[in-house]
Amino acid sequence: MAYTLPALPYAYGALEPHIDARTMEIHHSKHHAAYVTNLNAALAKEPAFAAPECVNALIANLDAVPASIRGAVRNNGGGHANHSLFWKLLAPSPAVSAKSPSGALKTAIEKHFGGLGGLQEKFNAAAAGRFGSGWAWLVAKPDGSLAVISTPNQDSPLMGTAAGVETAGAPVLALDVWEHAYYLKYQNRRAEYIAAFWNVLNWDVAGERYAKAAAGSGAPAQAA
Ligand code: MN3
Repeated sequence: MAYTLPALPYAYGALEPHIDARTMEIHHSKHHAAYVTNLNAALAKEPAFAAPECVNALIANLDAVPASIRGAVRNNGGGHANHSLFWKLLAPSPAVSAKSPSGALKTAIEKHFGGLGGLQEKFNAAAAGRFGSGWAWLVAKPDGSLAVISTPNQDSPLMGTAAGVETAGAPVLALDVWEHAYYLKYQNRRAEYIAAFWNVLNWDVAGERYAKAAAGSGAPAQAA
């Protein structure tokens, strides 16, 4: 089987002025496309390995991947999975989705961070503090609780603690802090890009992701 580059769910310029069209075009059509190409090339070297159809299932079980290609699958499968999620978590500006969390996600954010401001403070610090390339995440842990973490390279919370990821769980929010995600517009000013992210975050998608993760954990999926 071969993985394919998903279409962006909006135009390259749809996130302007927060994320510029040229950055989105290169990020999607070159960077994300290269992860897909390189993932397929790695898998082609081990034809006896039956990769799952879903890339999330692939990276969630790296131990099953032949050792000869495991590093390439981790990097490029992670890149494919992370970007596929990232595009869905962004919303055209002015936002077509809710501008703040609601429902069970809102309740959980209040419980774990004291509110949206507390979450943003932790998330921004994780995104700013990631040295070099990586991602910031809001993760729903298996018990339904929330945590903010960052990962290096293209590692994902889906890879799990067995793969050395700090906190395993389902990604609820994701922010790419590789320079390719912001350098054309923001150059060295990563903090400005992080601040701009909150203007184009799709809270509806984030809420659906949390509700699904919480339902799977047995934690209440609806706000009281
Ligand atoms: Mn990227």
